[in-house]
Formats: sequence, structure tokens, C-alpha cells
Amino acid sequence: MSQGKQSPNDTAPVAGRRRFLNTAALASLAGIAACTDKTKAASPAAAAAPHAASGEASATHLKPGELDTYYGLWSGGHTGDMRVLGLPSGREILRIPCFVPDALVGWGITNESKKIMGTKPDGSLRYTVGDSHHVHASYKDGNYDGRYAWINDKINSRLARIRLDYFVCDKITELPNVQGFHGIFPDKRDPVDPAINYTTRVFCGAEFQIPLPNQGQATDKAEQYRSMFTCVDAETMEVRWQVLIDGNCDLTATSYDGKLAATNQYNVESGVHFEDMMSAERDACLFFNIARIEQAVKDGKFRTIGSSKVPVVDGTRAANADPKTALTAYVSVPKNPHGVNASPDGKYFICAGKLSPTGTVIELAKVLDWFDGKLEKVDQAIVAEVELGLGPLHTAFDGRGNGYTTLFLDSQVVKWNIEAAIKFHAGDKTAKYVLDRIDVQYQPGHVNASQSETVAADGKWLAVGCKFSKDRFLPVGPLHPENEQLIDISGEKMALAGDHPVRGEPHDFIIFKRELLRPKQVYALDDFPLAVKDPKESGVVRNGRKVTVKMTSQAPAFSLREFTVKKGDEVTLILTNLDKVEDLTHGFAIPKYNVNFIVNPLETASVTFVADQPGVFWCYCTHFCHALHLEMRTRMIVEA
Ligand code: K7E
Ligand code: CUA
Ligand code: CA
Repeated sequence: MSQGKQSPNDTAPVAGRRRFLNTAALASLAGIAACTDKTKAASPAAAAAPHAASGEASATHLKPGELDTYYGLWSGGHTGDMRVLGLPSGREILRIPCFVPDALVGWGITNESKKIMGTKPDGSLRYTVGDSHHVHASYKDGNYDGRYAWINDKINSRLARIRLDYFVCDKITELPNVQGFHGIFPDKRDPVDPAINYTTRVFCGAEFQIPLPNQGQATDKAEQYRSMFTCVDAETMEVRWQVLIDGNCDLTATSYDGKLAATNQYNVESGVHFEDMMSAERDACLFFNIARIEQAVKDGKFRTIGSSKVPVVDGTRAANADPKTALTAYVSVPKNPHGVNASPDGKYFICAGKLSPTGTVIELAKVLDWFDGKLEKVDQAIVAEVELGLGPLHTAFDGRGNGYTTLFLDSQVVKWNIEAAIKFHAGDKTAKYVLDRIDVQYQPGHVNASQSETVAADGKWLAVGCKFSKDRFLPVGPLHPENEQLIDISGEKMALAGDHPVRGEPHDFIIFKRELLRPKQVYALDDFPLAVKDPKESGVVRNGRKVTVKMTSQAPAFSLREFTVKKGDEVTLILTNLDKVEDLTHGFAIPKYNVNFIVNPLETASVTFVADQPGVFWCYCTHFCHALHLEMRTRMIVEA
């Protein structure tokens, strides 16, 4: 039997199992995840059977040539990229390289991509690893406006921006004085200027606490370790300000009125060691009063840390005890919570319990009341703290008042009604808030619904990022894909509609209607300052030992049949693809020189290398473009 099917709200409680997990239990989490009786019980056949009869699964199957109705933007985890999926089919359409080099497009090879990624003084890449967790897109009037998406890199605390017209990364910002940059969320409008009804800031939480400034002083003293909450300008991608806080940041959420941002904290203890982070009975959901913080920065009430020029305001508990002037508010939630999510009606933030089997509902109007001095204790903003199941991590919404929370340990998604949970918490024990549960395969992390964290939440599809796939796909050796499952949530009961293997390791994702985007499929020549606009401009220009080679591509030929440089020259090769036909991409590879990149229609890209090996090198097109694609070559002659 499945113990996870029970909770005090839907059936009889399972004695002793639903109390907070202690440290010892947490230490064995990995073991639980890998092999519980429950996962064995939930065999693929058993799990699929109840829903196979519903006929819902067929809705995900598109006929050849049919297009999906939703875009999904998925983080790629430690592959450091962003994935674009079509839903409901689950087909992966594109990977957008951000933090890590990519062989297909030459990300990290071309000068243009290296400039975005960041280089050392010798021109080599500063970082070649990444770990992306969270994807969010820019808003206007509470819905996605199709301008940008952002993604975090936890390893090197970088924020990347994706242009959603071309689906490319155009800027990366490294946050100063933080480590373990994890949660991100764009604001949804300005807190004071009603004319600004769109995203202008991106908020970034740092999960790890570090000594500040972090200059090698050896210390184990918890009070010397600090974390900060960072605001990045959405347009310039420059860091606007940071808030020094007590505790740490995990996930991030923003309110629809632009007034509040929040992060859940699992280490209010500021523990440096594993066990220390679980010693307190309760942690916090930390709220930021955006207008007050920006005013404090304007008024010069900040300091700077180390060599960073970024204004840092004081958001610690001690400095913010007076609600009338407070920049921050610490709302107490059960120990070691995970995600914080904003309900689409704009009223609540929901913290998932992780070590506690609960979901905590915080009413934003009451948090604002506290800042206005109208609420005695900020914890009174908690309007529900209800049991959901074991290991709650993230919550999605259907726009009909229901939350869908992943239960990592129970391998389930629980559907629950928020207003009913509030009634139950207020004392009405007849209020039935748990509406449905569904087994997922297996151990889900993030969950998101179509249009979930927008005013247009449509309650059609729910995707669940299952961390373990075990027996769901053909065995391929020790490394398993993750299982992104799709669930139909349009009815009262959730219905499993599909399994999709994905290369490790997505975390968060968003799903939105395809009408919200109007991508361009051909570049504009003028987007590139180095563009070679006419084949007649092609040729070799020498300036001492620096040589510039200009070339164009038009299927099935490069504009130069050959070009000659001398051994030891520093060569910069600029290639413009003059083909303007949709889908006509060319590649450019130079054998023995570690060069391979593509140019899309009307795109210009360049590479710089030292011609250190003499000889003849057949540079060829690597991207199939024409019946004479194999003949599409040029000869590089490096004279000794
Ligand atoms: Cu829950 Cu990094 Cu969003 Cu993974 S975090 S699951
Ligand atoms: Cu050009 Cu293949
Ligand atoms: Ca804790």
C-alpha cells in the first residue's frame, strides 16, 4: 500500500511518520530516494493503469507536422544551458548555451560568445562549468511579454539573460560577494511608478554564506558567514543593490504589485556544518520591501564590500525591528523549507516544508500591513500551515484556487485548495483542502503548470521534474535520464499524460502559450558591427602580425576559395552568412585549430587564433546546407 496516500486531511494520519524529519532522517534522504518500498510498489504498469483508461494521454500525441501549443523553457542544470521544449508533446526543440561551451553553435569558440561568457586576460574562457537551476521570463501586466528570460548559474553566481526574439543568451552578469546563487525571480511591475507595469529588476538569492569580504581568513565562526540578496537591472544587467541578511536564501518569489520579493531560508542558524543547518525548529520566509530598499540606496544609507562598488543595505533582523522603517521582514516557517511560490491571484506566497510535511500560506496584504505598523507580529501574516505529505518542495497553480505541490519523499503531486486550507487552519476542521494525489515516477523536484505564475494561469498542463527515472525508459547503463512527466490538470482528478526523458539535469521550468512569443528566424545584418555585407569586401588585411580574414557564405560556397597567412600570425576570421533563407545555417571548421562554429541566416561570427601550425588546412562547412554541402570548403594556407 502507499502510505503517501494518507494525510490527516484526506484519511487517517499515519502515526509518527508526519512529524518533522530530524537530522538523522535527513542524512538518509539519499537512501530513501534510491530505494523505498513505495517506489517498488509503484511499478510503471500500476502507475499508468488508472489513467490509461481516461483517454487523456492521447491529447499529448501530435500528428506529424502538428505544432505544440505551449513553449516550455527548462533549465539544463549542470549542462549549463537552457532547453526549449514544445508541450504537450515534450519534444526538445532547442538548447540555448549560456554558461558552458557548446559544440553545435561554437559557443565559447567565437569571439562574440566568449565576450558574453567572460574571458581571462589571455583571452581564454573564465569559466567552463555551470549549474543552472531556475528559469523565469519578463512580465508585462502580470503575464509574460516575450522580451527576455533569465537563468542562474549556481556554481559561479552568474545570471544569464536570453533574448526571446532570437533565443540566444546576450548578457551574463557575475554577482559580487556571494556564493551558491540559487533562486531568481523578475519583478512584475514597479512598486511606486504605476506607469512601469513590466519587469525592470531581477532578484537573486544566494544560498551559501561566506565570510565578507572573502579574502582567505580561516574561520569557523558562524556569525562571520553572511549571505546577500541581489537586485540586477533587467535592461543593463548591472547589479543595482544588495541586501545583507541574517540566514541564507534559497528560492525567490515576487508579488504582482511589485512591492514585495521574498526568499525562503533553510539556514537561519547560519550553520557552517551540515547538522548546524537543522538545529532550529523554524526557519524563515524573508520579505524585502522593494520601495524602501531603493529609497535607502538613494539616500546613501549603504556600504560597499571589498572591491565591489555595489551598494549594500542592512537587512539583518537587528537593524529592521521597527516595522515603520524596516527594509526586511522575517516570517517564521517550519524548519528547512524549500520553494516559495506566488499564487496567480496575487494574494499569497506559499512555502513548501521540505523537512516539514506542510505548506505555509502567507498573505501578502498582511505582510504589507506589518510594514505599515498595522499588524503586531509579522508571523500573523501566516494564514495557513497545513499538512500536505512528505518532502514538499515546489508549488504550481491552476488559476482556479488550487496549488499543486511536489512531495519528494512520497513521489507524489498533491492538489490542494488554498482557501480551504486557510479555513482548515482557522479552525474549520471540516474544510477539505486535499483534493487529489497522483503518484509520479519518481522523487519529483520542481513542478510547474501552464502559465502558472502569471495572471493568466490556465490550469491545463502540469509538468513535474522527476529526479529519478529508474525503470521508465530503456536501460542505458548507470546514468539515467530524468523523467519530465506531463499531467493533465484540466479535470478534477489529475491524469498522467506522458513521460519524457531529459538529459540531466533540469530543475525549474516555465510553460506558456505559444502566442506570447514571436521569434525571428533570420537575423538582421546590422545586428553585427563586424558584418561583411558584400562578398566583394572579402579578403585578407594585414596589420603587422595581426591578420583579418573577411569572408561570406552563400550556399554552397564561401566567398574565398583560399586565403594565406604566415606562421605566427594572429588571425581573426570574420564570417557573415549572406543567405537569408529561413533554416539555412552554415558551419565553419578549421582542422587542427580547434575551430568550429555556425552562422545562421544573416548572422556574423568571428574567431581569433594564432596560426602556429604551417600547412594546408581545408576549412569546411559542418552544417548540412545544400546538395553541394560536402563541396563547401575553403583552403587556409599557413606559410612556414
Ligand atoms: Cu528545488 Cu535548485 Cu529549484 Cu532543484 S531547486 S528541484
Ligand atoms: Cu554550408 Cu553546409
Ligand atoms: Ca534550518
